[in-house]
Amino acid sequence: MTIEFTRWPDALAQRYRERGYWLGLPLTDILQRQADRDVAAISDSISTLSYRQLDDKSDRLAAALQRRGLGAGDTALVQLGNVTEFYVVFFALLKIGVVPVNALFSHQRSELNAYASQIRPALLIADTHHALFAEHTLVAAFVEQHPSLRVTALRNAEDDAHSLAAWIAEEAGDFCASPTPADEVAFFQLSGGSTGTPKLIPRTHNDYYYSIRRSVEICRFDSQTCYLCALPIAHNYPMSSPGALGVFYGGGQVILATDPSAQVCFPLIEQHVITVTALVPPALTLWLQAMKEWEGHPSLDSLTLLQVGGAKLSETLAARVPQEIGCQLQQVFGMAEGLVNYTLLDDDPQRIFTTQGTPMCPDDELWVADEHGNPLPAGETGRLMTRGPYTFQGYYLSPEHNASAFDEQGFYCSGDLISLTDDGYVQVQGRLKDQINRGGEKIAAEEIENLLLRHECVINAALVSMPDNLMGEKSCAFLVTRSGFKPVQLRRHLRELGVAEFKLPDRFVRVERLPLTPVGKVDKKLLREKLIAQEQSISQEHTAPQGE
Ligand code: AMP
Ligand code: DBH
Repeated sequence: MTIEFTRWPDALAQRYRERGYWLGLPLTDILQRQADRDVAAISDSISTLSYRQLDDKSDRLAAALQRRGLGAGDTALVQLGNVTEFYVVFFALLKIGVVPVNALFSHQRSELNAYASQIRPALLIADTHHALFAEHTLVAAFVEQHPSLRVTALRNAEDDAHSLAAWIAEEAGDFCASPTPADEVAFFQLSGGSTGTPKLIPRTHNDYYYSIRRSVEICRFDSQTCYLCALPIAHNYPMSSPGALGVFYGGGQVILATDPSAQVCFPLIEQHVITVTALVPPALTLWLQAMKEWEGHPSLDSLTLLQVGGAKLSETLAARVPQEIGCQLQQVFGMAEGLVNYTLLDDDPQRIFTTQGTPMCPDDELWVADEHGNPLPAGETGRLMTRGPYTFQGYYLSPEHNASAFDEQGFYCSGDLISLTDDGYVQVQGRLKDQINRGGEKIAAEEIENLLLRHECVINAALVSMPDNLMGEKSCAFLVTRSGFKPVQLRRHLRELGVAEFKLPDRFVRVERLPLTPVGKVDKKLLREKLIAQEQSISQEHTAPQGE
């Protein structure tokens, strides 16, 4: 039994095999290559696992899950934070052909329900340190809501019957790995989304493994690499660009941080002699600020490479990396759907500061389309269109959305507005998709609008981005309401619906009606301009006394 998904056309698949991108190997091979090494593979604040231990523990858990009736054809909903068990679980599931969705730890009931109702998981793996699973009754309620769930394992469980730790300690017996075939779905990646329901991205062993190997090559990860994983562990960027899986492939070490703050990361960098890490732009801003304000802060001298991606990095901020941190910068423009662009380690600094990199694979087909779908020349801004050996061909169970997200040739339209330089480097210019990029965390406007509309006093809602110095963008909800309202009520309403905290609007504005475009759609461009104009008049008011 395999998972349904949109496959690459035969001619492309054949090309990708012939050119050595698709090797026919499962992702478990990444661990297999290192499995007999007794050097550290991954550490969190509690424990360190060697490669041998990571392999052994994932074998034991795989066997334990198999004994409980799980195997090929089953799916799993997993929610773990930045802890070593994340990769024990990930490899265990791959070893028995169970296909997981790894929800972010910041996700709440609304997101988990959306994922579970799409994949109908047989297995739930969660952490009692998450509010949703903190008590027995809460776990039971979740399980009851999703009748497909047959087995539950909890990190920090009170009883052995559901204890992830206890299952990882069980004997593996004569367990033998049986992953799904390499051209089938290995796991689902999460999309930042632009529609009402969070979307899932089927990733095959073949395509994901290629993306990891090529990333390792470009970023020159090897057994000496000590990588700090400061971003959410389940995110595509710290998983695969080259991320933790890239480190495992190269035989280096991953150190997990609980969050990307300077307070947490700086001491870890000094203590573990970290060589490389990946950040989003707001975290970089906070690091630079901390370096100035934190007298005698731990040394960052061991860092040789700092990756920044997930949201647009300004040239000014980019140039501060080598100057103030003293290490090399790499811009990363990627997406869980596939395509990843890197600036190259040998690129000249100006190129690294001013572009978002170049597609990592020679067979990434990337072009820029105008609004009619015609190709634009270098230098002109339009829609990013791409196809390639590790870019998916369709969201899971989303025929309608896929019909508009792909053209007839199977090129994916990411919704980003970009231009290309003469030699094929990408410059991100903006976005068409109805999404807010809050410092790398993506918010689908429609998802939040639908939830706002479920409040009795909300008649109409539009969520738009507003510029923010630190986060790049924050979110503002324009609302038509029956009566006056307090933002606190609407925040409570959204929390009650169980939506991740980062998706709560940063600001609420009541309006008489929402402006419409000539075709009758909500004119979000006008709303954004309104916010910027308001912001300017407020900042003029604030600066007026000094100006005189
Ligand atoms: P997701 O679909 O959640 O994986 O998010 C991918 C999206 O993040 C891309 O389509 C871009 O909109 C945005 N993104 C990622 N990296 C960058 C970057 N370096 N600069 C600008 N936008 C980025
Ligand atoms: O934002 C992203 O999704 C992202 C950024 C950098 C990504 O998926 C990646 C690298 O692989």
